[in-house]
Amino acid sequence: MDPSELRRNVEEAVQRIAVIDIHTHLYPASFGGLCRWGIDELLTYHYLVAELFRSAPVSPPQFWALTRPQQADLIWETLFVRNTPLSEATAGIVTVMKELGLDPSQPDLKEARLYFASLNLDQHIERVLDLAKVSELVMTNDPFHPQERNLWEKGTACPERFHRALRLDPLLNDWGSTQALIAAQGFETGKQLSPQRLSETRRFLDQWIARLRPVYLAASLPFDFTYPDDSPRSILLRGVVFPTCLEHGLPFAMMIGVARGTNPDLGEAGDSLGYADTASVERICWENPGLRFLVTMLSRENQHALCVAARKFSNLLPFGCWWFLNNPSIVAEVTAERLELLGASFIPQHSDARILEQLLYKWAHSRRTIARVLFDSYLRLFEQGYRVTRQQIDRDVARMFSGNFRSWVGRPESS
Ligand code: HDL
Ligand code: ZN
Repeated sequence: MDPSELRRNVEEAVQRIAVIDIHTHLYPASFGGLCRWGIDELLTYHYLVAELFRSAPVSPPQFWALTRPQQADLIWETLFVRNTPLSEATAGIVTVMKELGLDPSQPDLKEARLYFASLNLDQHIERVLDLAKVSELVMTNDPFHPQERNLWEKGTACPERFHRALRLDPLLNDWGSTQALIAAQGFETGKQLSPQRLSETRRFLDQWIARLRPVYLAASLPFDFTYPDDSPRSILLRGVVFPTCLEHGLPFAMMIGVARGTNPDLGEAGDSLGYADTASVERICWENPGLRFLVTMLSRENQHALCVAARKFSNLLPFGCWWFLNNPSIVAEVTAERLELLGASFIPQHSDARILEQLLYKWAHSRRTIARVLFDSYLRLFEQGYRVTRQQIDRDVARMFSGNFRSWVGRPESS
């Protein structure tokens, strides 16, 4: 195999491999309005909303007063007609439209809307998952979200390939108001945490674990997260979340670095990021050797320290290029340093998709970048006379795109 054959083999292996998308905000069709899809949802994705305000003389209140189709028309006109879709989020829409056979240079959304209106949603979901080669995905399931809670409590069907993740942000980041929600459901909780209230909160989680059968528990944690400290969060982590994960044999996913509501006028688009404390992650891994942790951090400046932490703690599995990191230039940088520091013992990417068809661009763009960086790693071996085989390449790629996750959540190949 010469270098050009090597490159072709790596690209082929990465393009072909089915991926388990370990963090998304997607839902199956049975979840009704929570399943977001189609051109108007794609164009009003909060990444594009944020970009709109930089290129159009419209204020947030004026924008929020528009209907969703009007918002989508304005975004299309501003970011795709009056400007070139150069950003990752706008280029992603171009990729989605190409994958679906739509013309991204149309002056309006007439053609696209007619296309999406013609679709059968169940078939469309299957087609998008197949095109993106997403064999399974993990949802983000919030037991404190009234609409979602209602759907689970009435036993809404959920296809097995839509794995569940029990998301605990309100519990860990806003105990004051969340404990009242839990108490209203008949659990003995309260602002002041006592051993009895901790076990009642565990009983609440046990009930949701039985209902959802999640593959992991998860929380996004702010950039100024520290552990341990004297906040309710540390008490709940140590007294509820970690023992619950241990008892149920579930990993805990920590997504660290967000600055929620930096610009509240922008709604979902108003969150920013901050440099976080990786020493807290190391303390958690050290304190809980029997637990497995999935960790992703939002600041580019945290990535190297996260790799080093993973070298110190084999119960720490770094994953994905999250949110503001999911841009080809940063995916390349982060993937290269992970390969150099961790070999194939990490999960290179997740989509974080909120709108179904985003899978098409998020995975197409990531596969292209990951293949390029992975090739460089194999080329370095080639130049030392090491002849890597196609079997080795397939093995390494399968480990990163699904194997590492399966072993973390204890789901053998067949499940
Ligand atoms: O907290 C999260 O899971 C983040 O992914 C947020 O949902 C964020 O708004 C997002 O969609 N990032 O891509
Ligand atoms: Zn997310």
